[in-house]
Formats: sequence, structure tokens, C-alpha cells
Amino acid sequence: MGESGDNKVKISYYYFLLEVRILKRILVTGATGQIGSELTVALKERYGKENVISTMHVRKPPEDLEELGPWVTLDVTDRNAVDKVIEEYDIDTIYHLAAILSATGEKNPQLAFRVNLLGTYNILEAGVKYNLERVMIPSSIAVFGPETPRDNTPNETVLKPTTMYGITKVAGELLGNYYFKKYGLDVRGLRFPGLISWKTPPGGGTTDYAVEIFYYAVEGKKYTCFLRDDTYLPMMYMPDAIRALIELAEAPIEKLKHHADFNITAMSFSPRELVEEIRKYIPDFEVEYKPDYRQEIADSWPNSIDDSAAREEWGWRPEYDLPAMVDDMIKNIARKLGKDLP
Ligand code: AKB
Repeated sequence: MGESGDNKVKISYYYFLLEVRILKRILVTGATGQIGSELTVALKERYGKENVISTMHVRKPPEDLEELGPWVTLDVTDRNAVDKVIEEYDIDTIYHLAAILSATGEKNPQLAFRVNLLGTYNILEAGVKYNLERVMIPSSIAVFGPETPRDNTPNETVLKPTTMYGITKVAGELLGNYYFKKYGLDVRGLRFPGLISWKTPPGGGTTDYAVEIFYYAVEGKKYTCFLRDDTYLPMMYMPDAIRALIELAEAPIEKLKHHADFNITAMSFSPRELVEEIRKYIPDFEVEYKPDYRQEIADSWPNSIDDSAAREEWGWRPEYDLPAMVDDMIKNIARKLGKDLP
């Protein structure tokens, strides 16, 4: 082979290496959930349809997502099953979203412990075993508790939650940071506030009222809110949440001082303020307040969050505030339900 032939071989070998480095094979656990169903679509658009493997367990994929497979059934509490799917699909990155949220977790703490803690442990152990490039594990404002400062809650603060969900999320953050330090596994995570979206309904959370309420408003029905009208909570619109996850995953590691435990937020409001905003579109919307067991959970969480570490370390900026979110939610839900706004 002449010199130019040698060079061609070298060049194609370099391209091969580059491609191998860039090509991602991503596993999304909990892909049928509120975040997972939208994240899967965003990841497929970014990295290629075949390179994102979605897993489901209890909830089956909605029709419009079915074609966005491959779908795999996976119980994250089953360590062998986790290993098998990583091997079979040659996975290098995991977005681990499968979790039991706060309200369901208080009804069934044993289930929350198993899915959230054992599931996370299995993913981390597999991450080390298969030398994965990155593991994304979202956390939550549920890591905070009644002793945490409530306003502008700092990144570093008291983490003594009083819910099983919160306890498993604190443990998940600590484990993520531990696996990074001990094994060099690149684990990253952020503390999501309540997430608002119109594509896939949330399930079993305390902040779910802020999604349900829109369906009642658009259908012209009275809504009974399970939180008090003055319950302030940090919130975020789903397009911001999806962008946050992908931006954190792609941030240069040398810029990160935190790993599995970034505060992030976009807005804070109470049910009363949300209703006032919705009434700008649907003036006759009626709401009554009947707080239930979820009030105690909400009362243990912050009013607002300081996300300056995320802003400084990976450039986090939310795009949606309360009016922009309500405008987009109302229009999309009206379209989805085939309703005309008054
Ligand atoms: C919940 O309400 O449980 C979740 C959360 C804040 O993590 N939305």
C-alpha cells in the first residue's frame, strides 16, 4: 500500500474513533412518565432514533410514543435485568427517571424505598460495572424538609426530609456523589421543582395540582384543589426541564463543582396566583380548596429556590415564567381537548 493509501486508512480509523466517542447509546428508565415521555423524544431528535432505548414498567407507552421505540420492559429493582438491557443494547449513558413520587410514596413507603433506592443503587452499580460514560439521576425539592430555610433555599443546606420520597432522593444524591468520587462514574443530577406539562400527565406527586387544574379550567369544570390557596412552591415548565437535563448532561465536567445535587428553579407561585393567571383566559373558572394529606408534604418544602450554582457551573437559565407557562398550557390543552376558549 502506498503512502496515500496508508493515510486513508489512518484517516478512516480516526473518524471511526471519533464516531465511537461521539455516538451515544442512551437508556431512559421510566420513559413513559411525565418527564420520560418528553425527554425520550428530545433525545431521539438529538442523538438519533435508534440510539435511545426507552424502558417502561407499570405504565405502557401512549400511542404516539409507541412508534418511538425500541421499548423494553424493565423493572429497575431487578439487578440482572438492568445488566441485561445495558449489555444487549450496548448502552453508554443512562437517564434514570423511574421513581415513585411524593404522594404515592407516602401511601406506599415500602414501594418508594425499593424502586427509588434499590433502583438507583442498581443503576449506579451497573454504571461502574459497564464503565458507562454518564448517568443522569434527577433529584427533587423533596430533599428539603421543615428545618430547611424556606425562602431562596440555598444549594448547601439542611437535608432532613420527612417523606420517604425525599429520604430516597437525598440518599440518591449522596450515592451519586459517592460513586463519582470513589469510582469516577460521571453521575449528574438536579433537584427538580414541581413540573408542569400538557403532553403526559404526572402521577402521584404533590405538585400535580398545577397540571390537573388546567384540564378542569379548559373543560369549564369547577376544580377542588388539594392544597391551601396560599401554598407557595417552586415550579418549572417542561420545555425548561428537558433542556436543563440535556444541558447538564452535556456540560464540560471540568466546570462542575457539584455533581448529583444542583438546585434549579424557574418560578414560584401559590394555587391562588395560578388561578388568577388562568382567569385571564377563563374568567368564570371556579375553584375551592380542600387540603388533604398532601398539604403536610407541601408544607415541608421550600417556597423558592436559589439556583445560582447551576447558573454559574453550567449556564442554567429558565425561559418560562408564570404568564408564559399559563399561556402555553391553556392553548395546548384547549387544542388537545378540542375546546374553544371563551
Ligand atoms: C412531587 O410532587 O412529588 C414531584 C416533585 C416535586 O419531585 N413533582
